[in-house]
Amino acid sequence: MFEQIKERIFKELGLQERESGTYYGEWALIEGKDVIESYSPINGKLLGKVTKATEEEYETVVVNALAAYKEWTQIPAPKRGLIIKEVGKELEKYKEILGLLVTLEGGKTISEGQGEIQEAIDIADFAVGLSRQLYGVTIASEREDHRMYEQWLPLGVIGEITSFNFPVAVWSWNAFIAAVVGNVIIWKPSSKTPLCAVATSHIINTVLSRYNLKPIFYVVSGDGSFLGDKISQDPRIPLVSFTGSTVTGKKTGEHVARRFGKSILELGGNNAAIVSQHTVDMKMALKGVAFGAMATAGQRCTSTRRLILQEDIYDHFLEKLKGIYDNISVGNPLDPKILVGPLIDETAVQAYERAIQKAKEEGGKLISGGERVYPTDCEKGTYVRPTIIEAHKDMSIVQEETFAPILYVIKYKDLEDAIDIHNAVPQGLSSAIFSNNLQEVTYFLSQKGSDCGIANVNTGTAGAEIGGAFGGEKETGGGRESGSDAWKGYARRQTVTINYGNDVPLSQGVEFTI
Ligand code: UN1
Repeated sequence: MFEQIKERIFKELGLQERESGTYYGEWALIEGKDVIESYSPINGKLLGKVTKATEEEYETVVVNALAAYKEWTQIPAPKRGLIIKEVGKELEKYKEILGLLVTLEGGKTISEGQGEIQEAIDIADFAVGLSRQLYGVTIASEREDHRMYEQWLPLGVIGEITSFNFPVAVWSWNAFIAAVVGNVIIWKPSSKTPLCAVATSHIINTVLSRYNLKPIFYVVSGDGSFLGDKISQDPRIPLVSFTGSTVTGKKTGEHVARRFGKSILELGGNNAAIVSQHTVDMKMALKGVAFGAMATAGQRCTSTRRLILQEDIYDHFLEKLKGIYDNISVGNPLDPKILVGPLIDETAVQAYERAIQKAKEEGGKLISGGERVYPTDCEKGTYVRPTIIEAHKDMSIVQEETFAPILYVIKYKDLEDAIDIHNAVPQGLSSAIFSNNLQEVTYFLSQKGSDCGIANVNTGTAGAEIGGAFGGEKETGGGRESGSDAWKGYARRQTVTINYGNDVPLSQGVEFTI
């Protein structure tokens, strides 16, 4: 099954065993270059090799992107939107096959792989509408015959560093929005999913050439330590959007800040769901928690990592949840019945094992899972059983984001207690409460409640829609991407004052007579 699907993907997406990973208007030469090897987490097989950008190639990318910016930024925003509309249509044509590549290279289930491309198509639609709504406000001037307003102008060439877990969608959140605002994008994809980036770029670049436009979506592949540093330290790149770990994000943010660049950071999450005794429908809460904790094998920034459970329903709810975990299908994600696929690689399995070990040492009690599994048709894959651990809030491992399906369950008495536990971690991305009690829900949503960028009521922490601004507080980095007015992050605000009178009156009543 695997080989046939791989063959189909490579044929339909025009991929070769060895691909260029650098696009500077054309794909850089392959010969004599170092490569990233891309292995499928499904069975550990080599999928393909993608060349790394050299120093000179990086330079060509930036120079060409700067030239393209001059052209792109002069196109009226609604017309830029029409190009992104075509990009969205192109992605729609390739949705099934590109989604399958996400499954093969990233290990997502079929449904999630397809959802990933749908998310990119949705953001293209959103960006098209936005291209006619890049509004600024007008301001009443205190001076006679003066007019004031704000306008939002593009920044220039944007650097985008993405993670393996949403190898297409998160790139599109930034790239399509930045593009309608008038920017040009240089993408450094994760070295764990380089083929997804190459294939996506092949598809979308055909649109720009169809319109005889210079490319606006550039790609550089390679090690984060080299390319990530280059991008974050390059003064020609006024904004860097980074998705990934808090540790790397901190370094990136510092590099960018040192040169007064802007950054949009979407870093670690340590998301919790509170399940209250006032939850009327336990099945809803069970589904919300199970999906949040196990989808994408716990490798979403939004994955539910902590379940904060009220003491009156604790035993009953945990028993039901254990039942779901004990029976969940873990295995080859190419099988549409499978709900939990592999972790991305061996390092991720080690992190999973280490976290469980540490949790046990700190007094955690294993309720379900806790071990690596070797499904029959893919023994060399990196599969683990989703895991539940009874924990207490003071355990240090509970403070950490382990990118794996481990759910720590913590008991609470009253809501204040639950919120204390909820907010007592360094990260602040997504949060959820399951409750039908209005007072409780409103408290959770109040200033005293969840300290996260995203708050959900009776739905889980994972699976945000593109229409909302996505991002979080504290160590999550504070950035906002995707919907709402997150587009402003890709623009510079200019306050404009026009005097249409015959004098120069001064604000604040200041006199200056010459
Ligand atoms: C991420 O994990 O970086 O909300 C993004 C979600 C997805 C996006 C997650 N729509 O779970």
